[in-house]
Amino acid sequence: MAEQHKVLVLNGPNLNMLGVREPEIYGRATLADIEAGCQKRAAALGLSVEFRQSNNEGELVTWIQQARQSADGIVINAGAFTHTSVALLDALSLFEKPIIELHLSNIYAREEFRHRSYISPAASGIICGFGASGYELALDAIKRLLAGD
Ligand code: CA2
Repeated sequence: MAEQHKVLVLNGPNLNMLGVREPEIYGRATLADIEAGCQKRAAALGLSVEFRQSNNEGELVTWIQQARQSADGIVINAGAFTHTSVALLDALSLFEKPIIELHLSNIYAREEFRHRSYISPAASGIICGFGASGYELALDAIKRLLAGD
């Protein structure tokens, strides 16, 4: 049997607070609920998922660097670092496999400072505005990209 592709799902600052505040923007699902949804979708797609969150930019950079050896794709909700981080862009640019940039909210329907993503140039594609189900859509997209669709 062929080995399962591994997908690293990364979450940036404050996403550990999901479900606690601002449900009108980010929904009621907690990050644990989202991880459970990802594991379920990954199993259906024949993928394995490593799901992580950090409030620390350097830690996210280190995980992306390590993924060059250990993962076949990355899904990243970089949170507010999306709008500030050249370091994340540089790390993601070194990852030569599929990357999906993900946001729960439609960042283009919000404040102007959220319209600029520093990491988009490194992404294979972007999913935003679908709430927690965006994570499952992102896994579908990674599966298709890995299959060469
Ligand atoms: O829509 C998204 O997924 C964002 O990446 C979320 C970030 C925001 O800075 C981006 O512009 C868009 C913020 C995550 C903060 O999460 C919270 C969770 C609960 C309560 C407050 C914030």
